[in-house]
Amino acid sequence: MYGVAGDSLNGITDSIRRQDRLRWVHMRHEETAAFAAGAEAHLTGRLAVCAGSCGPGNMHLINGLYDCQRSRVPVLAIAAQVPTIEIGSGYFQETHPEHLFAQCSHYCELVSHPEQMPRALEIAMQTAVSRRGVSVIALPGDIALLDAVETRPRLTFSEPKSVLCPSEEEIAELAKLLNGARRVTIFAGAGCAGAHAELIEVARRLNAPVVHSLRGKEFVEYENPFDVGLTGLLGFSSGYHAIMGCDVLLMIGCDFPYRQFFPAEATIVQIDVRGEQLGRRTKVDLGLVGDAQATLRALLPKLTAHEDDRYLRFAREHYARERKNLDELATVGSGTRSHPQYVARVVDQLAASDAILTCDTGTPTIWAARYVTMNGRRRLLGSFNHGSMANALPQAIGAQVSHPGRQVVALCGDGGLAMSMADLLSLRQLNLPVKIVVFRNDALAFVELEMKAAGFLEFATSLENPDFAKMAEAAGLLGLTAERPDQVQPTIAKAFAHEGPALIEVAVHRRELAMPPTIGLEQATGFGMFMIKAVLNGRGDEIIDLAKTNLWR
Ligand SMILES: Cc1cc2nc3c(=O)[nH]c(=O)nc-3n(C[C@H](O)[C@H](O)[C@H](O)COP(=O)(O)OP(=O)(O)OC[C@H]3O[C@@H](n4cnc5c(N)ncnc54)[C@H](O)[C@@H]3O)c2cc1C
Ligand SMILES: Cc1ncc(C[n+]2csc(CCOP(=O)(O)OP(=O)(O)O)c2C)c(N)n1
Repeated sequence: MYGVAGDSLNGITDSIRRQDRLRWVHMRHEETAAFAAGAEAHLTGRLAVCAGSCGPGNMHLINGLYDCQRSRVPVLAIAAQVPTIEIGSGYFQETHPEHLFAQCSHYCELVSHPEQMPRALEIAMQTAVSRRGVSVIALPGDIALLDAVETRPRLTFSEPKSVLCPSEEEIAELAKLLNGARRVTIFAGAGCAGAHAELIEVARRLNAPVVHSLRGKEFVEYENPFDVGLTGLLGFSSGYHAIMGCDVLLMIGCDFPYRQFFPAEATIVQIDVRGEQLGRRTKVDLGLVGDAQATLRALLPKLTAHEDDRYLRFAREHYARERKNLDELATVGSGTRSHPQYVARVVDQLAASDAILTCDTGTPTIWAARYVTMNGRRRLLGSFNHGSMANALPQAIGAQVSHPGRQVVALCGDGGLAMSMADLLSLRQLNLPVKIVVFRNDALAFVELEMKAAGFLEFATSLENPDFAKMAEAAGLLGLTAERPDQVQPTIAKAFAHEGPALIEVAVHRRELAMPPTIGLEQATGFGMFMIKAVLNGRGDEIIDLAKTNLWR
């Protein structure tokens, strides 16, 4: 149970102290606790727990719990409440967790009597596991101190094993549609976890390029001869064009949120285990409710092999060119700062084959998406659906606590790390050998990119950074700095070889353009406006800087 202690949690923490089946993981911020529990749940597929004391203590959980709920990972939160007799009086620290957490949970109830407890808690746990998301138990401190009425749980929380498959008629309709199609592209998301073999076989039969979403990356990209990369703003143009140019788009377990990246003309099929997901992002011509693996298994015997592989070859060649272009940006370079692509590439090369990597929202997400390779054993976590900053360190903590033997690497922004920095202290206190790589670009660089693309002049994005390595040292970590490109490889290698927690601060270019696969008119205008405004404002030096790091390399 990840959390921060407090008066109203004394009943819980004292019970944990007196037994050895539950472990209390002492964090420095409740938001970190919620993100850490979410990471554990993501990696294990099992329920993880976090707790916060009454009022501000549990309010701090909210952002992390939102992330868990949106990522569909099973997490139980214990939100302590003020004493029962004070509820409704505007008492010190009083809030109403039942209201506050309603939006980021499937189940959220106040327990006000010991006899209510076993059942309410079990329903909460069962709901989190079955619906995959957050449940919250609001528990007044005085109730937590009372004796339990029952000592044994009535339920065991086994993972639901039932398999959902579309009807035979639906499978036949899908097969007919695919068998008659010329250019099929598969768009595979996180729902394809566990369906890798079937996915590859369907792609083989259809000669279909496979594009993946960012959350699908860890399950789809590896050992995939049909891979043509990611689409979206961080994507590859090959992924973008494979989707835009197909006749039939087969979406499997994919809830990619950006509508402008879907084709207008193609026939679209969507397979999702949740009916309410169908048609959420784009029009759908055939929607099937089913588990990815079961549906593809049922489909396979009905598929006729496509002879024509021209579309696939074209997409794969495009992908190879695109990959080469991106790889060319990941060079060591010269001068005082490194290309962040290169830093990510070095991490990719040096990280263990079963490393768990986390990336902050911001440009670290871009570098992870493009330069960190998946292999079926590595894992990649981010705040991909909720999009919160400062997620990488908290998620790395949950990953390391739940997987003590695995290498855990957090790719952090300087803004992101500064936001979650309190829990650097937890690495030492909990003895977690997490490795933190800080992309120090002295800016909220992702926001600068967004500002440029939208035609705004950069404002409110500069960061006056501390010496992160020294701060890490002060917190009891190994702290290292790579100011120059030639220091990146040896410094990261040294940190990875270190037994305990380590932080590597890498000075990277601030204006490293992460170009979208295609520039829409809106964005092109945005970039143009930025140039004009910058010149008018006498900031020509910035444009030259921009050009230097990106155009003339
Ligand atoms: C800064 C930033 C930039 C980003 N840019 C991009 C980008 O350019 N490109 C990109 O792809 N993403 C990007 N993302 C991530 C993006 O916001 C989404 O998180 C991601 O695209 C969602 O991937 P997904 O649809 O696979 O996962 P989810 O949103 O989790 O959807 C998975 C779907 O699978 C279904 N499912 C689950 N289990 C099964 C099963 N067994 N069988 C069938 N269906 C199942 C679920 O019901 C759900 O509908 C970015 C995120 C950040 C933070
Ligand atoms: C909690 C939160 N606050 C603000 C944002 C908006 N936002 C998205 S990315 C980003 C910048 C991240 O900066 P940093 O961690 O330094 O990474 P960089 O993009 O500079 O590499 C901001 C402010 C957000 N997503 N989440």
